[in-house]
Amino acid sequence: MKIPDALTGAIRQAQSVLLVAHVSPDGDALGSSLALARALRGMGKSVSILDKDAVPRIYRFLPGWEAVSAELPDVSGGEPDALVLLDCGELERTGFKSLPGRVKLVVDHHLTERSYGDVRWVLPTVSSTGEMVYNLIRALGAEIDAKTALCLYTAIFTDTGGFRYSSSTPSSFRAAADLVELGVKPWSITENVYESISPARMRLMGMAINGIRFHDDVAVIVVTHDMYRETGTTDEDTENFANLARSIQGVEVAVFIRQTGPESFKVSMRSKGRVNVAAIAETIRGGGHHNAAGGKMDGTLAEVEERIVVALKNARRDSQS
Ligand SMILES: [Mn+2]
Repeated sequence: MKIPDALTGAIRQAQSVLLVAHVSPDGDALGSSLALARALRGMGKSVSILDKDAVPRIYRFLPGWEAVSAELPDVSGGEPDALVLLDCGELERTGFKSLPGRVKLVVDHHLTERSYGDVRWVLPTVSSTGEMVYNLIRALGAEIDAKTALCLYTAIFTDTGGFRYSSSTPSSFRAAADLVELGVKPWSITENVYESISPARMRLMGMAINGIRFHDDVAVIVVTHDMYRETGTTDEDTENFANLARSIQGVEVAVFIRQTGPESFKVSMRSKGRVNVAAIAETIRGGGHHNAAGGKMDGTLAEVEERIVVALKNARRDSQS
């Protein structure tokens, strides 16, 4: 993996570093941030980790998660020497209007056409930011202890859906193998991530599955505020609902619509690979990858569902002609 010298150089020179990942942090965002923070602290640097949203319960097994702050650090004594955006490539995805840092660095695997940052290391074909951070830490010559390894493994593991997606490349498996050699216990991470469903979340899942609607080979799964109330759950309990709908035989694209306000919704799309959902996300204030993308839409639930299903049909008709 070719790492820009400007990136390793800027990190080596920085004494204080601010790490920031995207809103609604996932296993990759958190695992990458926590791992890089540990490695940089091991090099004697002072590191802060910032995320606009709280760490979801299922990731509270990651060592050091308590240190993830939602508040901008006090910069009255001066800006941090370096800002590193992780698992996102633009300011907007962090949820902050501006971020301090004498030099601004981006480490990401999402395809975006933004130009934020002084040095951008963006590799859209790599499985995860965790895999990139693993290689970055090695290039820096920093130590990877068992806790850092656990964070990196979780990042790669979650972003590859447990090493099932096509993004699981030989280099992802090599990184994972190295991390297991460094002390990671795969089952313990599997158990934390995939086998710790709360009874309330399981009930929400049942309700959502019951309500799945099919439009040819598109499956739509919905979660509303009423459903949260009835089951005692929150939006935190909806992780992977889109994948749930995609796993149905004959479904090409799953659309997960979750309510965020009276007439506003978050839309996540998951494709089995033949439909590029990133192209559709562009039209709804969003972004993502070929197989996984999302955005935001306003209107009633019926309107939102209708619009996204039509957009999917049109996009496929256009790509076939
Ligand atoms: Mn990621």
